[in-house]
Amino acid sequence: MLGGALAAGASLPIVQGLLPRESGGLGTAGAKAGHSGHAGHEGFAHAGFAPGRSVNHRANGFDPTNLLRDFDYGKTRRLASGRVLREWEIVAQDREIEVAPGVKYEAWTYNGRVPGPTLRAREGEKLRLRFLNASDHPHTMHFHGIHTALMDGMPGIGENRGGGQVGPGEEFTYEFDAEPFGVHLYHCHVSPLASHISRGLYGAFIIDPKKGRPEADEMVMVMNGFDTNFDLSNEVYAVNTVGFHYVNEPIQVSRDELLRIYLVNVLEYDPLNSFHVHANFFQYYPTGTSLEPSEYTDTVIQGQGQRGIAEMKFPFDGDYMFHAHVSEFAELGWSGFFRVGNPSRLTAAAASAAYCDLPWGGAGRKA
Ligand SMILES: [Cu+2]
Repeated sequence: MLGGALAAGASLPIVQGLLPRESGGLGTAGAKAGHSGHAGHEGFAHAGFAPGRSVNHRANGFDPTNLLRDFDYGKTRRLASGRVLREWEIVAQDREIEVAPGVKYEAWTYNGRVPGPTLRAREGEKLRLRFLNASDHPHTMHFHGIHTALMDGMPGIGENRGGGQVGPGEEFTYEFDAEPFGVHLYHCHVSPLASHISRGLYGAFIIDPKKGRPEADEMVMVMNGFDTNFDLSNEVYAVNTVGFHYVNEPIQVSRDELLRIYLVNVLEYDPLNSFHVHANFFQYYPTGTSLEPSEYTDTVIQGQGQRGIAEMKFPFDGDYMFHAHVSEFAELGWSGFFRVGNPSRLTAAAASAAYCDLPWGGAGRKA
């Protein structure tokens, strides 16, 4: 289905010039579509999650280590009224990405990456997003927040005014105020919804409170998954797309420094996801809409579209695992490590332990 559709998308001169430099343009994705050979569980026995193996970040065009702390503040200018206008340009494009070593996936992306850029604004600003559809499929940008119906990215609402569903080669500019403060998300809202979202059309959307939050090492974790054989269930689970990435490359943090994680769950096909950190506890702010935490815990559950802020400090150097407390997800990619300070060489052993018991008999399987 996708191959034929991709082959058709040649005539988008307006948006072609706006594609991110590393994207390879529309032609690259189309050329690969003919021999995609989506891997199922069988495929992983060969291609799988062997310790130390990595995906090709350069070919992907993004590296999950960099995505963590990559906040897109757009461009700002002050309006005559004194308000700040914050503007972005977002391009939807089809693009093959590698979601686990050797496992390719025909993703649909915002700005060539999955998740899309983490859009960040301040409460009360006026936001303007020019959305250009360079994909071969109709899409929208549906933001969680408070805005008018026309700006809601819903097919069927506002097509006669350029809104609603945005077809290939078309564009629409969304405009709304940044409210309420918190950690939110945006995603495509075209049917079939699960497939448009699970293909990769989502991202985090952070609105900082007017007075800001205390200084911290901030990062974004978008919990996602990939249905690589299109059977309406996921074969790969991850944070920020690449299964086991943060096992291979632990997240470096500093001892005693406040760590603030903007945690968003966009997972399709499974009703619940979770985040658990080892050897530590965190303050949790559901949806980030209050400055007071509601829970002190080491595990949170999020349904799809739920999100929140987790704040913690690590008092001891070492490598500390974090993972979905749904064990199946953890063993299919949704695992990682925080590396605090300069720990001794615990990691190699811990990392290979994390790979154990892969259900399809991958590397490190216990008898
Ligand atoms: Cu879509």
